[in-house]
Amino acid sequence: MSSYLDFSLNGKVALVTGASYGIGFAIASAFAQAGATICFNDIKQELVDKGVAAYKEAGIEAHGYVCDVTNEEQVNAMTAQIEKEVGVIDILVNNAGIIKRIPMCDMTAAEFRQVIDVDLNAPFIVSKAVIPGMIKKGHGKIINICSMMSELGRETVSAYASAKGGLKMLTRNICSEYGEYNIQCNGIGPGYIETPQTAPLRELQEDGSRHPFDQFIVGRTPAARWLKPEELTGPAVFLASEASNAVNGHILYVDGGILAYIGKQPN
Ligand code: NAP
Ligand code: GCO
Repeated sequence: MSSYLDFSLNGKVALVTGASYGIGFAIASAFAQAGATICFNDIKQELVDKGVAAYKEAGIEAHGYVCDVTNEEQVNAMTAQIEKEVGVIDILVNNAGIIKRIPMCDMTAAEFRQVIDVDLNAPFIVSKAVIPGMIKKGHGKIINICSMMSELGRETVSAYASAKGGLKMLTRNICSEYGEYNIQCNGIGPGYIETPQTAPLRELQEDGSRHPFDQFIVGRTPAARWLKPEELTGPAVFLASEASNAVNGHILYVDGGILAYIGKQPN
């Protein structure tokens, strides 16, 4: 088959950060189906164990590591361990992320920094750890999980929007700096996805009605629904595969049309 049409990840080693559940888990599981060997990390041993068990249940032998992605020493140690135990990383997905929904003037500088640390500094730290191996291998794919907030603002998410906007530019910069080494760095910008991170925004009200934010998102999304983590997996496999070798520095928004839409017009 022509490599232009090669969507397979056979023989590839993939590291997906923060992937014991949620979007990372869905993407890593799809990579495994496409032929990749999966490595993932989480901060706590308990979550790594849960993740390994969940992958096993799906028929996937994943390699789990305890590692805080904001800690450069831990990230370098994990990368070295993966190289030794599994092989040099071909595909990195910077997925681990946190959000704090706090009005900006009520947010402490420490809280702001914590979000920037996990959502922006960590993708820098992990990318920096894997790029030298990719250069030696002659290829590499980095996928940064961005957000609607890479483009749009919203009340209460100043730190998250700053980090995800920065992650969009880190994506373009990695592309600019390492494209000549056959490394492609792209982003996926998910819309509103049903995961534990967004569960508080979908909780039913005491009277059984839908959460106002839930109604807001459905009204702002042409697809008129929240999306499932699995809906990100086709785009992720594409960006991890040879089929996307000419796509670099791009943010692929998988948002059910939110960024194209001004919102529902009044009747
Ligand atoms: P999630 O359900 O909260 O999962 C995030 C994962 O990251 C968790 O496993 C978490 O582990 C891990 N993590 C957090 N801090 C970490 C650290 N310092 N080191 C290692 N792992 C860490 O989130 P999700 O909804 O699947 O989101 C995944 C990514 O997509 C995030 O970057 C998020 O911002 C982005 N995103 C989500 C949505 C959405 O609608 N859900 C939309 C756009 C973008 P713990 O459980 O131990 O904290
Ligand atoms: C929120 C944030 C994000 C979004 C996502 C949109 O939950 O409050 O807006 O987590 O779900 O990043 O792309």
